[in-house]
Amino acid sequence: MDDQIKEAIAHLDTYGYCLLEDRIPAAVACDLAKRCLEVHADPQYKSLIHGDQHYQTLFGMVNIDDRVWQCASHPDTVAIARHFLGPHCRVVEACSKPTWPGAPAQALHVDSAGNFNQVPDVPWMINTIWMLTDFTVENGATGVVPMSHRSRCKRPPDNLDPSLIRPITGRAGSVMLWHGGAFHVARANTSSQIRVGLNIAYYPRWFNNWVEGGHQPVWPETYERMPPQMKQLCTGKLGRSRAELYEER
Ligand SMILES: O=C(O)CCC(=O)C(=O)O
Repeated sequence: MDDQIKEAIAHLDTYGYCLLEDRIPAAVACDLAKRCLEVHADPQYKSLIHGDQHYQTLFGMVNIDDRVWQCASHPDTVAIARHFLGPHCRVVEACSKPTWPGAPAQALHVDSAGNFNQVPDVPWMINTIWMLTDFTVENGATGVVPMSHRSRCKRPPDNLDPSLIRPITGRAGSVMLWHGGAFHVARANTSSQIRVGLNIAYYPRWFNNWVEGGHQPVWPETYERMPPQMKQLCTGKLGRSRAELYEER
């Protein structure tokens, strides 16, 4: 493992997040952003979209566009996910997340903690957001509260001082990773540009993925097309619907 990745792991461990700059070419990221926006506008994918005219999550991108696999199986993000979650962790979702000009900030939250009374002191998820466009302070770069992953809280306190939220900016092609327990938020977009993120989640195998309402399984035909490094990250049952695969409670 190279020193940069070791530093990123130490940063994530201490602060709850880390940034890897320029991991895919900016032109590739921009093409993917364009494709994501086409998919959001295509009526056949409407049922996979949660959100409103300002901020949306489109689930199931692993099945929709094979180009997201280069992000999901990127050796640097996978090395970091495996460090925290073990060598057999899996990719569970790739979601497209655009935020349009005028979007207000979304709710500050912790990820996938709904089934815990108190969140565990081991990581249960490493989340990532690939910056398919530049992420700026103005266009809604994801905000993180440094060190909040140590709080063991399943939701941020109501009286949290908003000045603790730090925007994580970067050029298109960069990726931010965070511990699922870090308080974080899709910030307001006060610019005139659309920000597009590709959100890819890694979980250990012991986790029940039913808990994230919109997460879609990998289709058998998608799995068949995958290169070996991606197949290794998509272990487990394959199918076309959540009900076929996930335990409801
Ligand atoms: O879109 C963003 O900036 C944040 C995404 C997020 O909050 C999440 O994936 O849990």
